[in-house]
Amino acid sequence: MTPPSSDLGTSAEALEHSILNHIRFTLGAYPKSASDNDWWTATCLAVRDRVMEAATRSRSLHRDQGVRRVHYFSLEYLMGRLLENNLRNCGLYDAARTALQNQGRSLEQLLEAEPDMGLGNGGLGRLAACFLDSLSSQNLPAIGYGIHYEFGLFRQEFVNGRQVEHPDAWVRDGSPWKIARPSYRQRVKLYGRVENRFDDAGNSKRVWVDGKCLLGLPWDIPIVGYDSHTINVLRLWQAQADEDFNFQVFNEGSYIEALREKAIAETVSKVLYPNDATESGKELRLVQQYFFVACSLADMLRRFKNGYSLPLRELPAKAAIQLNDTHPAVAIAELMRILVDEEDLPWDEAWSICQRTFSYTNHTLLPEALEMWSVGLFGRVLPRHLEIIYQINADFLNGPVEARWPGDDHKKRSLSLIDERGGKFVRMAHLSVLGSHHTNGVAALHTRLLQERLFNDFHQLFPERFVNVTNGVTFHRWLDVCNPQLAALITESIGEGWRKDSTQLRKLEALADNAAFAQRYRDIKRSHKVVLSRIIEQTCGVKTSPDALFDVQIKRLHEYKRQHLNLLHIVALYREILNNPNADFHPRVFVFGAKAAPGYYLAKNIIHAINSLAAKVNHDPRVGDKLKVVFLPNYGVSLAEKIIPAADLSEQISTAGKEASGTGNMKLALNGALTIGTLDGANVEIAQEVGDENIFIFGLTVEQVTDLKSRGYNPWEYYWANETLRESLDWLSSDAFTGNAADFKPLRDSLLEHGDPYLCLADFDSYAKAQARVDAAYKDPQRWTRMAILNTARMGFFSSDRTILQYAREIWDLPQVIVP
Ligand code: JNB
Repeated sequence: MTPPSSDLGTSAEALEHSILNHIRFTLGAYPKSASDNDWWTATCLAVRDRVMEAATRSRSLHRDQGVRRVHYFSLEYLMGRLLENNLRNCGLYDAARTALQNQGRSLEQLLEAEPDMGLGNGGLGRLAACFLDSLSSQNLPAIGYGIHYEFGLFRQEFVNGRQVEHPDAWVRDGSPWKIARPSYRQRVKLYGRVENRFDDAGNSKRVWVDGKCLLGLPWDIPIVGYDSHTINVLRLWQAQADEDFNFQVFNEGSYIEALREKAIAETVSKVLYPNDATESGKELRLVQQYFFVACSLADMLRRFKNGYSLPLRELPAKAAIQLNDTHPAVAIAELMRILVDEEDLPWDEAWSICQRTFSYTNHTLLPEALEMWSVGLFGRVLPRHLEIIYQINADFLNGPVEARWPGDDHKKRSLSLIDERGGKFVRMAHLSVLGSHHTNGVAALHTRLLQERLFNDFHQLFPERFVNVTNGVTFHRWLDVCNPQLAALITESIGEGWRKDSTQLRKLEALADNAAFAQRYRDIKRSHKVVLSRIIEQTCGVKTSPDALFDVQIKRLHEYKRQHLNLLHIVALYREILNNPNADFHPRVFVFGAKAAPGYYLAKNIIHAINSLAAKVNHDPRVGDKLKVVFLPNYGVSLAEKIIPAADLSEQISTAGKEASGTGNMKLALNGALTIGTLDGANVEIAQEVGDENIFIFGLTVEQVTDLKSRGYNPWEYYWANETLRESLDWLSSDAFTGNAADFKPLRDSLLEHGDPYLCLADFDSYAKAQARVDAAYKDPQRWTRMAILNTARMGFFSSDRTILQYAREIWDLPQVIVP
């Protein structure tokens, strides 16, 4: 593939030479007639050559030193675009720009043409991507394992204000970033049954027989960290048919039949499930999970056996596995199966190896997101694994549980790996906690709620297993790449040190009252708003003023995130502007970005409602510039990179106790957006860091929510008590916005007839008052800018470099390995 490169130097000339070589020899094109896509591909390949050189050095050093590694198991990676990130992290950005300029090409333009690698749904997937960046940046030996989905998260369009989904063929033309590794292909078995067999000594043994085989082809993507020589890889498995398996059918002359089998096998890695925080219970999803886990564990064990001459009981000394939520939790049963059935280790020793190898991160408290597999389905797909889980469960309930709570069947039912309240289900979260040495939550409040509520019984049994590791985001992408102007201003003002030690951003505090600095900070914000205004006009056809307050809510669409609370408040503002045209209200642009799971009816109804409100407000001459509402379609990583630097206000308004952490909140605050938010997830810690005077907190606390619900929450009381709320909700559910009063009945009914499960009405008044405080603060630009600067200055704690070092020290016991 790679042409003979005469020079892998880092100068503009060397890079230009490499790019031209790739244009001619890899792509077979002529520089004169090469397309934008050719130039982009050739540039990626020139960068990749340099990255691969370093990757080879990392890999052989890691091998020679026999280092300990972390294996990050995740079904989702929301990588976004890679070229700009890799260029900036390697320090090749300026050289690449010059090289392309010499060829009459614009780097900036090529960067915009890169398709997003969108192999994830939301926060959990993007966190995995930030962690990969930080693992390489912090010189931690790591491998990310995942699935090579042919189709990532769907592309979203609006038709008459309603969401329509389209397939996302990110890899249709191949990707210059991924490299096939056919020599590491794996074979995986599914279905079949379990038999007793006797060995020579007459001892019986459980054996998994028959079943179907799948092949897993690994694709590697090199992960470049910031200013580090450690290049880790993300290894993604693609499902293929096992040719041997088809051979017989083929020989019988059923050529087409054989190909049908092939097509079925390949559906396993075909598409990412688009559910964020709802369990689907589908067979294909379980097959995906097991396929990925079995390939990854086999790959890890192959490396262990070849790389270290150690017995398997030493596995935990060299390998840590982090489970990104319960999606890969079947790995615990699979490792037990390998150790006991294939390696003939005694059960107890195998179990101890598992517990010392795995750790588990929980990402949600929502009951509907807790994965459970019906025992029938599980046993059909993975018969031997089901037996193993039953055995683990029996040992657990008869051992530690019986010892601690003798004869307490209630405790046993609540701790069991099998849920028996109406059908039998395997509880993947319980398996994860039990099979791991640590379980962590992703923000302080979330971890406390895990201990007090979701895993309370487990916490009583094993208090030392539960720890908090507050999420973070990579500042390399979420400041350097998306806001190079602000990054440059910061560096000019306080030096380069913040890039390696984000807490140094605190040095900016001294500049919060410096008029010249504040002016430049404000100018940068405004320039991003100009760019975003252009994007808004192009995609939504709405003109917006960069002098308005840009108020953004960007995240998956979910009732618990309460986009509909935001919506209700906008309706209220709209009424106020109409009824009180002379009120001193600073013009505002409400910006939404959100995808709804395709089967989530109410979420889609909320999208339709926001779009319908937007259509009316934006063209109402009585409103003029005071209020604009835009819903940007197809929100994802690369659109986030445009919205975040342009945001003035960050909406983090989930019902307290529902958002595990949030990470968009951190990216927005880092870029100088002030937060309006509830005391939920990491908002609590953001408030602590920035100070109560630099954030707009409102709404019920977790304790108040619990209280209100236990007293019996009745949304009608709030409806009748608050005229603004009542009139706004009634207006929204009239025929005023679409001509059809039935359109938003589902939304209205969820709030009134079905009990408003996320307490929008209870928090409405407090939210509206907080929004009034926002309006007042924004009218004083000096004050607002000072607050924004202090937000940037005080976000250092939320770097994923800090987060990942905390995992490395407190959970993985993973030393850094400096690659020279
Ligand atoms: C998720 C997520 C959770 C469960 C499923 C899918 N959680 C996705 C998010 C939280 C955020 C937090 C991030 C990173 O920690 O994305 O994780 O900041 O608050 O909502 C899921 C999918 C299918 C079945 C079961 C669960």
